Amino acid sequence: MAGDAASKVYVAPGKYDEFYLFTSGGFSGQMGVYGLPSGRLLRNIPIFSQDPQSGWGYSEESKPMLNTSHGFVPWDDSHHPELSKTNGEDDGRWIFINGNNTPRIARIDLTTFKTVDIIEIPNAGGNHASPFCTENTEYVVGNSRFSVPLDGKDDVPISTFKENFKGAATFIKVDPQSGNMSVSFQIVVPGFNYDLAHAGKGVSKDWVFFTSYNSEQAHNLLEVNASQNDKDFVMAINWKKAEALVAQGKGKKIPAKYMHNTYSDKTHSATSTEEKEVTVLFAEEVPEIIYYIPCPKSPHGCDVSPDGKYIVASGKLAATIPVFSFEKLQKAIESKAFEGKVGGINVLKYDAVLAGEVPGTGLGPLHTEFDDKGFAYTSFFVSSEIVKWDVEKRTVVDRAPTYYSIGHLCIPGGDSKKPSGKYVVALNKITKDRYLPTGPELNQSAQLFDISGEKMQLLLDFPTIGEPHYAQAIPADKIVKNSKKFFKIEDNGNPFVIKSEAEAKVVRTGKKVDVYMTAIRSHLNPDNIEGIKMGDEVYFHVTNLEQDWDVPHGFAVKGNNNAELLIMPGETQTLKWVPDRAGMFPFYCTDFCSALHQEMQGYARVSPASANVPLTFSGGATAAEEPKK
Ligand code: K7E
Ligand code: CUA
Repeated sequence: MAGDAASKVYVAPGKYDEFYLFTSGGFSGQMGVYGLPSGRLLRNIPIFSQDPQSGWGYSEESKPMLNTSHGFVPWDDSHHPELSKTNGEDDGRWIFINGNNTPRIARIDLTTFKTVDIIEIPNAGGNHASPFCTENTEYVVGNSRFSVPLDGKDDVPISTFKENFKGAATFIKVDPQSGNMSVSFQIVVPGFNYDLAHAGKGVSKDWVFFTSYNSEQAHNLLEVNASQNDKDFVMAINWKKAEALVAQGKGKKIPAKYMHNTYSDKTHSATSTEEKEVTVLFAEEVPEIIYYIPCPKSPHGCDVSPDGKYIVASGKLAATIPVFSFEKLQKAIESKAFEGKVGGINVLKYDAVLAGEVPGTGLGPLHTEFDDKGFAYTSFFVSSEIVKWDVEKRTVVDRAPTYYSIGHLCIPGGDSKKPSGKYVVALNKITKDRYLPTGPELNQSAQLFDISGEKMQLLLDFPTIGEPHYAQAIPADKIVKNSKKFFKIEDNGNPFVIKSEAEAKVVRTGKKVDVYMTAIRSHLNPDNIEGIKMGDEVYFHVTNLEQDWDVPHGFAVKGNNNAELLIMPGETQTLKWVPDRAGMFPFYCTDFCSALHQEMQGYARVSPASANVPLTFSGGATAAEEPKK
């Protein structure tokens, strides 16, 4: 460690960081947001998993976001944050992330840091090669790490793997204005394990590249059985041509069942829609748009240089890094330099596409990012280091150890056309002795290196939430200027909103009791409710009337089999409560909002079903609406 490291990461109190860093939460299903260079944790964005802190997945409004064709799935495994791009540069509008387990892609709006769109992917298993986007975010992609038979045709013997199991290269269209996602088409490809992907850019912008392993098509003991072949494949797909084929009607519509969930900033509610069919192309029927490039031993990462000229795939069991040339790929396709066909797909000759191998790197290459000076940085899991190499010359120029066992790495803009040359962040799998021990489990860890000079310089360690697989970082000014401070109450279109305290009410409809409640410093209105009975379902619709930055109110009820609500200024959120006994139930604001926060509380009285306590609210003086017949 150099002596000036501390000053390089020091962001004085009250000052902003230069970059936002978005890390995947891995098995937390969420996304972490950190400042760089300080490593300060700014936020944890709830996405695929329920979050008791914010009520995400607990409030009635947000529950539909976690709907899938399997029902409510309140957890996932998120790996790859991907910033939306314009002209190949990160534009700061949205960030996407994949759900690996129950195949999904989410879109987060970076004006609110809220998940606003989650789409399920049909015909897929383990959506790992995802959600990398094309140069202008025309599409984000997905593909099966665990190939499976097509939906509805999947009750087959596992031993029929080679015949029945397929990958599904999925192209999710992103509306350029709203960002709304839709499954545009899928290409059914041989049943390998599609691991990672990146779209081309510049010269290669019409293409998407996917790494695959298990070209052996083993279905058990993959550790051994999927490492037999000397080479697996990088799959190159011309998405422009695929799109054109689909537009010409070459696709086939097949039945499918998948959910598309969107969240509205106007109603502050999610809507879940079931989709019933998907358009597919079969790889063997469109050999002119899809090719296999042989790649040494079980490749993992799949990365494209900023100019789009080179595709770097990292064979995790190989000792060299193969660098493929896009120009040679085009020539090889033109001259039909094929060595055979696999699953109806032409396999190009390795040497015909290879620009060169980078020798003397390390052990277990995983992922590569790029800087602005023509260098690539590859992570090596086994030898636990970052190796810096010259993209054109393909020679190693520097190496730095990581503590320990690095997975992905991140350079701000490092997968875009315009990387920053300032920092690289190592995302490490094993933390061991780096921090005070916290029992058997230690948080995963990131390490920040200065890469502005010739030699990488370690600056900082900081722990991360969940397991950060990939991360992306962006200059802060691209996001700060659009960051929303509160929701305008006059725009609130939630069906249960009330816009003034005078409108507060409690309404009984049969066994359903709707409480229209407001929260503003420092009281909840109504704060006394009587006449709730056993067997009732109570819905607290709480509107936060504040119109000021950073004044959320919380809401919780004793004994509720649920979480709290955390309601942003101008928002309405709903908490469901089914009382389990007659008695007195305090409720209160959970977020310390003012000097009289502790006074922000109330009581709900629950009586036996047979009682004839009238429904009243507030000080008990106001009669509630009569039951609707
Ligand atoms: Cu290498 Cu899921 Cu991208 Cu982990 S993945 S490291
Ligand atoms: Cu509102 Cu505390």
